[in-house]
Order: sequence, then C-alpha cells, then structure tokens
Amino acid sequence: MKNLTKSILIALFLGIVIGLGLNLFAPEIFTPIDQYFFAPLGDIFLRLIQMMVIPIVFISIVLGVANLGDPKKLGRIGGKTILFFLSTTAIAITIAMSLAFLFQPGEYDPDLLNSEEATFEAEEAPSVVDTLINIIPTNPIQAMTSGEMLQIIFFAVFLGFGLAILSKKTDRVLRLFEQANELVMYLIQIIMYTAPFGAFGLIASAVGGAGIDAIMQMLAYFLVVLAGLIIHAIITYGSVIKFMIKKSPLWFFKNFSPAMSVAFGTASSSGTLPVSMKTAQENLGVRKPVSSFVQPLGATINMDGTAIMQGVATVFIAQVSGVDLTFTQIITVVLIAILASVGTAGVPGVGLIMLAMVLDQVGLPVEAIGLILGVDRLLDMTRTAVNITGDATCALLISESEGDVEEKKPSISDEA
Ligand code: DAS
Repeated sequence: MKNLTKSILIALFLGIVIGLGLNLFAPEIFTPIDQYFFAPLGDIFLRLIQMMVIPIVFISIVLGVANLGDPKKLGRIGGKTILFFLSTTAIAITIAMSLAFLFQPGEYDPDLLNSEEATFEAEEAPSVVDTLINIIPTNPIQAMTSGEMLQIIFFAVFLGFGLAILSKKTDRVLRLFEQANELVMYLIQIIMYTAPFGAFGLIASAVGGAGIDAIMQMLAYFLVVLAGLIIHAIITYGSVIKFMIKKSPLWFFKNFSPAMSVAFGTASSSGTLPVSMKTAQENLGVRKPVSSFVQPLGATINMDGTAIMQGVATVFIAQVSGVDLTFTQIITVVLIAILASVGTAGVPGVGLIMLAMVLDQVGLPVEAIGLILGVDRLLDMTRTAVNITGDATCALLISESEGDVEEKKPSISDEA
C-alpha cells in the first residue's frame, strides 16, 4: 500500500502537467483526448471501486456489529461517533467562515455576479426530518440496488445486532460473512493496482477541463477553501491524533496517505470506502468492528471538508452579492451545513447540491454557485480527502478508547 501512494502521486502530477499543458498549448486536441482517453481511464477506475462499495459496506457493518457483541458497546461507540462527527464539522465550518471573513475572497472582483457563469439550477435536497425517517428501508434489497447508503447501514446494523444476540445459533451465518469479507477485501486489493491509471485520467480531465483561467479567476476563493482544508486537517485532526490518541500526526498521515490519494483522485468518499477501511485496519491498526461501523457511517454523514467549502462559498457569494451576513444568518449557515451533510452519500459534487440548500436558507442567490463551478472539481477532490481523514481519525480514536486496537506494528515508525 505504501508504494501505491507514490505511484498515485506521480500519476496525479503527470495528469496535472499534461492536462494543463494540453489546455494551454493544444486546446483543440484536449477534447478528443479527454473524451477517448482521460475520461474513460477515470470512469473505469471509478466504476471498479464503486462496484465494491455496497458489498464492503454491507458485509463489514454486519460483521463489525456482530463482532462488537455487546449492544451497550454498540450504543457507546455510536454515541461517541456522532459526537465526534458533529463537533469536528462545527469546528470545520467555523474555521472556514473565519478565513472567509478575514480574507474577503468575494471582494476581489465584485462584478463577478453579473458574469454569465452566475446561473446554477439548484436540485431539491432532502429535508432533515425526511432523511431521518427514510433511514429505515422498506425494502433492503431495493436500498442496495439504489445505493441508499443510510438505509443499507441501518439494515446492516440491525442484522449484525441480531447475529450478536443469537450468537451460537447463527455462527455459520457469521462465518459466511467473515469469509465474504476476506474475499471482498482481496478483490479491492486487486482493483487498487489500477488506481494510478484512474487517478491520472481523473485529474488530467479535471484540470484540463477547468483550465488555468478558471483557476486564476477564482484564485482567491480557491486558496481560502484550500487553506481551510489544510488547517482543519493539520490542526483539528492533528490535535486529536497527538493529544487524544497520543500518536504522531506524521505517522497517521503517512500511513493513511494511500486512502487520501484515492479520495483525492476519485472525489468520492463512498467510492474510496473500500480503500479507506482497508488502510485504517492494516496501516493504522484500527479494529475491524470499529472501522466497519464508523467509516461507512462517516462517508455518508460526516463531511468536514464539504462543510469548509460551504462556509467559504456562502461568505464568498454574500460578498460578491454585496450582502452583509447577520450573526443569525451565520449561525443558520453553520447548523444547516452540518445537517445538510447527514442525508447525502459521499459522491462527486454532492457538496454543491447541499450548498444550494444552505444558500437558499439564508436568502442568497443560488445561481451564484455557477461562479465556483469551474474550480469545484479540484476542490471536491481535496475536500473529499479531508472528509475521509476525519472518518479515519474518529475510527482510530474510538478504537483506541475501546482498547481494541489490534496490536500491530505500524508500517512506518510511530515515533516519527
Ligand atoms: N465528493 C464528496 C465526497 O465524496 C464531497 C463533496 O462533494 O463535497 O465526500
């Protein structure tokens, strides 16, 4: 897995250079190359890992909950997980809005709102109450075929709970899930060999498609979001790792880097789940039952990186629109952004759908999202890497606090 990061980073670097190079010097041939080479490379890899998401989420949660055994332990882990997710997301959006008020990215080009890009059609985002009720699947098989992550998670927890209580009576079923988990993890290992090719195609297509001018025009906004993401990852997660988990943040980020690079390449927390769970278990020593409960849940409801984009984007769009956000509006943005991330699975671009909901709640022009669309894919890749890092930090913290971390020599010294 260690060499995987290196090969993905090399692939990403080549993709950026070639994508930008074509966009700048040979735009006329970028489109056919993108259509017949970059995009298919990226799509093939994305589809391969997305193929494994439902199996790994369902099997590992059933297994994780069944192995936790004690329902009280499940309740304790669930409570700690939700508390961690909500508090780190609140910190994330506070960092984001503070940076946006400090650096005022929307003040650099006030007539941006009149540009033709400011036209974005908002999609209907689910209300929080509907989201909570809809977590219970009326048809678990249909939930799996339609990829309703929260419903799949609910059913898997329920099934695992039953296995834990019935114990000996259903040990063959448990054994079946254990063998299925081994099989799925092996298949993921094979798929990961294609990651560098997929990452190359995805980044070349994204960078070549956005072009240097879109990035330059939105540079202020782009840099403020990037700063928020980096600060949150290093300060917030770094502090939890150092002062609560008592590990070296460098050790953590080095060992989790294979998953972060896949998340960056795919811009999909759910799609990266198979890799992020495997990396957390094998490289960070997170116990399987905790990893397979916390990380799938986190990939769906915990999106700190997304909350950071939403915080900066809301202030940016308010500034571009000449609107001074009131304190109440700011609190509303924080709460809506936290709640908005609950009901949507971690797939590319979901953050923008939720941003439309946030803007709508505070009366800001939703069509202004069109301004940030050009650079959103690159920011989506970065914020997705932050999203899954928050999930892994939570999983390691809880695994340690439950005293169940597998005693495994980390692949890189933790004295780093
Ligand atoms: N791409 C989403 C994810 O997978 C994040 C986002 O769209 O903001 O986490």
